[in-house]
Amino acid sequence: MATQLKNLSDFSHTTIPNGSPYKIAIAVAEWNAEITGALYNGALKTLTDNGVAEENITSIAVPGTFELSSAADMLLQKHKNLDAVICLGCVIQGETRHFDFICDAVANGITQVSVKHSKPVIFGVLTTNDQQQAIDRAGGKHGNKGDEAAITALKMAELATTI
Ligand code: DLZ
Repeated sequence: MATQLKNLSDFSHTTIPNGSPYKIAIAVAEWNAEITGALYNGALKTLTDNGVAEENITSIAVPGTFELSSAADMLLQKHKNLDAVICLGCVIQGETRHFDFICDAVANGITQVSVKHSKPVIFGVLTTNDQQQAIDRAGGKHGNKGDEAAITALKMAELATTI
């Protein structure tokens, strides 16, 4: 049962687990669809490139980022064999406090759903000051956070089977 970790600096480029054993769901928000669509395409490609079979990926759309945590809960309730849920959304700062409420709610909600089901629920939500920051993180100069969310899902799915 005893395990030791190597020096933390060794973990920066750990290998991506083979996804072939895993069943993954993706919930994607329709708000800011040009951004969330790019996150979704990145996540889907990363999963399939790393061995997850297309028939083992379930994708659903929800109206907005606020709805992601309840959608993740519904998915895990209905599909007991899921290994992880990836939540993808994009909240862009506006003139009102809506941004703060949605970001707080989805971060807390995803955490609660993950702990409730003891399953990885991945926070693939961009929370940006403006549209350009979102574009930069959805396949632009800062990469695609959908890809990163998919890699995190695979790492956590593997962890759940080995812990
Ligand atoms: C209402 C709203 C606003 C103002 N902004 C966003 C946003 O930037 N990104 C997003 O995903 N959703 C937004 N929404 C919709 C909320 O997430 C939610 O769908 C509604 O408040 C209904 O619960």
